[in-house]
Amino acid sequence: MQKEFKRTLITTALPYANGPVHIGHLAGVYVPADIYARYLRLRGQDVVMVGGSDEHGVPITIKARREGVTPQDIVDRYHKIIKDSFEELGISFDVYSRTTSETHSATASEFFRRLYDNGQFVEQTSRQLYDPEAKQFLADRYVTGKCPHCGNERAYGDQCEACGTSLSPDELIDPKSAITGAVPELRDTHHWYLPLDRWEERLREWILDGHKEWKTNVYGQCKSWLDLGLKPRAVSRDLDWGIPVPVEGAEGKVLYVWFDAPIGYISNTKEILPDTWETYWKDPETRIINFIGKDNIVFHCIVFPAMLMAYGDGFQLPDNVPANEFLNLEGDKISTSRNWAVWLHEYLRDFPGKQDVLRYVLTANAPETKDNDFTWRDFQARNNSELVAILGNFVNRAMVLTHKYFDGVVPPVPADVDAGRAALAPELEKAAADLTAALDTFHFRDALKAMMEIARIGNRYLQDMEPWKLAKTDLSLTGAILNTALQLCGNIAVAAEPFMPFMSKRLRDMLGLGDISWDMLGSLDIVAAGSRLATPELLFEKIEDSVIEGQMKRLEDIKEQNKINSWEPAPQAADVDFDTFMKADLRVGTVLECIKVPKADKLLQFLIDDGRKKRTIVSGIAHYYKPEELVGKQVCFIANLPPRKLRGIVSEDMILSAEQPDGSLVVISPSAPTAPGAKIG
Ligand code: B3M
Ligand code: ZN
Repeated sequence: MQKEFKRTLITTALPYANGPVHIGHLAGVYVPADIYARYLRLRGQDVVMVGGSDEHGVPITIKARREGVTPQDIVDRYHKIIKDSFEELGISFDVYSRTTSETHSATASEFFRRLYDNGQFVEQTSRQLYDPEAKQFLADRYVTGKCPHCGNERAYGDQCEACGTSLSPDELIDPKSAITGAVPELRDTHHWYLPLDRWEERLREWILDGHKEWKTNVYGQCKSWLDLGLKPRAVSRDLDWGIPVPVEGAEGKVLYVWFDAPIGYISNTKEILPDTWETYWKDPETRIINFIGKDNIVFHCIVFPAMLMAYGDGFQLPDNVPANEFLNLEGDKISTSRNWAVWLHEYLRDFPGKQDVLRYVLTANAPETKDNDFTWRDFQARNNSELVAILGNFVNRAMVLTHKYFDGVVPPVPADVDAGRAALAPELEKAAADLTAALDTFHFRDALKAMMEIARIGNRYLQDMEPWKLAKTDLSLTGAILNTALQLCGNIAVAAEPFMPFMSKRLRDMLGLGDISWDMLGSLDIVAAGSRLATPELLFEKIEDSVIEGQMKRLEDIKEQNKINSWEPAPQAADVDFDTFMKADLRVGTVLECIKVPKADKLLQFLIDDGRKKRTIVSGIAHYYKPEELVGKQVCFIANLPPRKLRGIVSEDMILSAEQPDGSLVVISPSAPTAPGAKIG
């Protein structure tokens, strides 16, 4: 660490309360933030970790409108789900609040007002998109249209999710209102803008010169924004959900969600520390770290810092913004609207007691430098072959052997016995040093590997020393070996606490360890000789194929459902001239018999009364009908196709059916009983 700080304020991006949180949020922001916070606490540092729900913004009002409820209903519902599920996962917020709180609206209003009073805004009237049917301006996600950069037809007014570019509504090609579908018109409206250009020089110095140590993805994005030149940015919107603009004559205008949300970090700190919050924001000896996802970089590195500079009064800028890239799910982008996600509250329901497994897998696979993929197979493999087979197995062996040979009492290491400790110590010290260095620099994947290295060292140690063979001949050496193995277990309890706090607690209880601290790490004297171990329990259990298959099936069903939801009728075929069409002889017939075609799972064989004779038709609808349900029904068919042989059966003609969005077929029947042989036309 470059500079010593007295305390650390960790902020975590405020998730929109328009849905529950999913593994993408967790891997990107909350798991790494929690690891870091827990690590610093173990080092005895003064740490405050703040979080909360982002309860303003257009996605929330759109959802409310769709469901016919109020935005408050939506945020109340999801805030509770999000808060409870974070808690159950062990995300150790000191405060998890919400941007609809009183403290927040007072803080955000005061912030705006001070900037306004100090001439930090420019006011501008501009022409913006307006929905004449809904009678409102269309901010941000209220407009959709074609992305001018990549051509994606479903880009939003604030961002194209296909290419990641941030947009403004007027850039969209063929814009449409997300409320009514109407084509918007342009109308004049008045707004307040934060002139980012005024802060460009200071931002350049602060980031480009002062923070070369930031992650390359973060530094790079900042640099390209700064190199493009900063422009004034609107900080108000014409909406009825949000914090009212605290200025006379601003009826119907609210603060832009990205103006109020980051102030939420301040309000949340105030809520938990009403008397001392300012030390966490204004004392230069406080270090502020913002954990966010990559789509939030510009707001945290450019816009919010400019707001803080404009406010003055000693507000400190973040010392680091370790933003992550995105996590995909089974090869596809995670999406709340497409329900393509593993939702935290559902995971907790489906995998009770397995919080640490998810925390482990998301850290092992964290999208730290590039987008990454979560798959259920990988989840299973990491649980079974890493947590169970390496970590759980080592701890279990050390515990069980101590119970077997020493009745569960930690044996001593006699002064003249080495038991391989001299060789082991540097290996352990290296793993501990690697772990600490990786945590200090936000390399959580590497940190996790270093933590697991301690368990690997332990397994190798037991394998080399083979205490089970020595027990009969040299009990004192056996004891020294098991003591050493238990010290490694103690190291694991410390090293794993940031990553897997529930397992760490169980392990500490098994070892009879009380409080732990980071400086115990690397020591071979953590568990006192003579102390009694608790009964060994397995720390992890195998996850069976059937469980994983259940989860994969759920995802397949969602994929199917999404196909149906996004189904659109096929484009119209090329014109056909009238006479050609009239050549097709379409008729009604009555089904006399219907049977399955043997050894052809798709085919049904029909005998049809066509009014003059009986004809045989084979049709590929066996998946959708039982033969007996069709007997007696009337169907439509083309009567003048040349006969075709299907599976040895001569099919005269074709029964008409309509293809559904899910690919299934529905037979077309006349709407009233019709004489067989009647012509359709
Ligand atoms: N709610 C955006 C997001 O979830 C936003 C973060 C606010 S952090 C101040 O991507
Ligand atoms: Zn695009």
